[in-house]
Amino acid sequence: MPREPYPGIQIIPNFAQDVLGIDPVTFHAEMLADYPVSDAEFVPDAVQWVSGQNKAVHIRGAPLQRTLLTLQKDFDGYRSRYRAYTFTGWQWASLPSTANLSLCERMASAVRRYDEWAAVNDVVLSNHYMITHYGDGSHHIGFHHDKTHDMHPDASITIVKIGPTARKFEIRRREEGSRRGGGAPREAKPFFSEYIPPGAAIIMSIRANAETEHSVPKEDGAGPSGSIAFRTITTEFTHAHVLQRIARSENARANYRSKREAARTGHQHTESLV
Ligand SMILES: O=C(O)CCC(=O)C(=O)O
Repeated sequence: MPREPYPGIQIIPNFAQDVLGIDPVTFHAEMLADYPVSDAEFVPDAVQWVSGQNKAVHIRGAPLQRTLLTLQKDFDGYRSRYRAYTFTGWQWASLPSTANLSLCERMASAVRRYDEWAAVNDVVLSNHYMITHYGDGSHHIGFHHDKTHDMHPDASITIVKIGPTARKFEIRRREEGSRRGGGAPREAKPFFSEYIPPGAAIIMSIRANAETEHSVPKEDGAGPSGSIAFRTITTEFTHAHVLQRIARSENARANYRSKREAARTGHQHTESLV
């Protein structure tokens, strides 16, 4: 039975099996077996996992504690445009890991089933898919709300749990202005904290997502697990623009490093004169 722990947030059991037509454990295992994990350069136009060690997905200089695979629906006639979900800490350099959905038939077939369900249930069709792999209990995602400036305002965010292990999913209220960035106060207690079995979906309206924060906390000894996030992204960039922005950020980083090095050398020079 679907449950609604917060207005606009629904938990639907067996969504993967009943709606997407996939076995959530097999799907996770086959996705891991079929596609390479990139720690550095991306292969253009190829389906690939990006490990948290890859600098392109580092968050404020630190490795990401999960592995990601991103797919998007193609643009009619614009094969080289990217849909961009620019969450906090997101970097331009991560975009070229995005592959077209048509390159991954297993996922494309699940999306066709998702779209049929969406059409009947008055849900805006999805066009962007982020598959997350949590290798063990150290992999996690801290409390956050999805950044909606890139999303269709009437869309839902659907997270479908996959993999052999149920991980805890927590949701807490977000109170505007209670700390820098407007997130929930540190002492806020989750009003929802449950192990979500493989195959279940958590479906959030844009409004409910904005009013709350969700997380998959760290957990000692947890086995592998994962999720598929279905989103509807309206922000798009041409391939050429993305390459330009990557080059610009690399230049800025190199300039910063050389200024810092100059300041450090200057400082040592002064000291050695004293
Ligand atoms: O894997 C999950 O259950 C949550 C994923 C998530 O919160 C996200 O991708 O923003």
